[in-house]
Amino acid sequence: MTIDSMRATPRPGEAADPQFVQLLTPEGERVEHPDYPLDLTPDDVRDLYRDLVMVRRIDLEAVALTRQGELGIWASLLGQEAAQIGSGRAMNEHDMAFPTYREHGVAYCRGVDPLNLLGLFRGVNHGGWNPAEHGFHLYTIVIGSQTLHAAGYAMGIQRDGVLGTPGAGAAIAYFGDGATSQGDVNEAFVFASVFNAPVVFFCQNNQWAISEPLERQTRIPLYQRAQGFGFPGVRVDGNDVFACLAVTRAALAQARDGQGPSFVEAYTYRMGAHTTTDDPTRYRHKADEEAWKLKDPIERVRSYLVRNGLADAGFFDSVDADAKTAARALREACLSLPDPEPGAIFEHVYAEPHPLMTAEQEAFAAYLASFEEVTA
Ligand SMILES: Cc1ncc(C[n+]2csc(CCOP(=O)(O)OP(=O)(O)O)c2C)c(N)n1
Ligand SMILES: [Mg+2]
Repeated sequence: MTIDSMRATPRPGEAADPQFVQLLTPEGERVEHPDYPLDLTPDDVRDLYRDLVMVRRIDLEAVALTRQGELGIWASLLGQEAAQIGSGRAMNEHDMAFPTYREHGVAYCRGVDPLNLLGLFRGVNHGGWNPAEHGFHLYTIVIGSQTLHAAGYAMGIQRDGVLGTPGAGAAIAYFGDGATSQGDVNEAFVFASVFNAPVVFFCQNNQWAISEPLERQTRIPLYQRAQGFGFPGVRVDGNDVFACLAVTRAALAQARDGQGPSFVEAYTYRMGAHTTTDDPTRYRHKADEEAWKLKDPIERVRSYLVRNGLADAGFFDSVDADAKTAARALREACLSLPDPEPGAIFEHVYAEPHPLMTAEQEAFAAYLASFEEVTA
């Protein structure tokens, strides 16, 4: 193997790599992969299309709300809809997802009200959903730490003795290309591997960690890292919702069956800024974004539906109209979210009173009271 052939940088013709699982081309043409058969009814495909459009619209609304000063910050999923809807729809009711901060599409699949996500980024809640109820853990800002939580949770599932039974669930950890450089992630890989824990490591390789490009994280394709840890790794077209669904389904099924962890690298692109505080024009070329636009995850499903006569203009219009209605309702609900009492930030940090917390709480109360004295 030459050094060049080991490089991780994207290149034209990547799809020709047999290790790159693709079931739907950017032109909307269905292709088969021997390891990942996938039978979808026309309704299934239309539902996936609807999901993709809905989450893109919700995301767009959140970006707009941030620009208008209504949210403090937002991490857009633009471009990553297929990776999230495909993997999210692969989960069963017993599975548990451990997201980072960009998994709004997975949250949608798990039945988490997007208003909770907006509340978090508006600074009026700490997430606000019950992870156990949705099989979807709270968002994690500390890069990669949720992979350890997922590995530990998976070891717990193992000890429940349910693997291989119909009631089995698995853990799935979501993280980025940048996160693979974190110690936590590598430690999670070791634990998952040696304990054969039922966890899927789902890496959305969106090519960027804020302004750091993929080549600053790795010299080999990320999915190949798995081999060194002792479990299988696969690279999937992250802009192909069919492939993401099929590959994640297989990985979760293996985990639930007691066959241990696996690594899925969803090869995609972060089409927007890292967050609304970031300006990607400072560090990347517009031409790259333009090239990835041609691989848009929604357009290819739309092309597939049209090509096969599975949807007409009426269907597409109704999906757009539903997305618009949902976005409007979300905006209105967001604007009427009540502000919490300032002191509420200290609640639920620890289960028991904590001296440091009490001291900070008192200092904050005194700070707030100082304003009253000035106006008095
Ligand atoms: C432990 C830790 N270090 C640094 C940061 C600052 N930080 C926030 S996002 C980010 C980049 C993450 O990139 P990646 O894992 O590729 O995820 P993406 O944002 O692309 O989805 C960094 C370094 C952090 N939140 N946590
Ligand atoms: Mg990234």
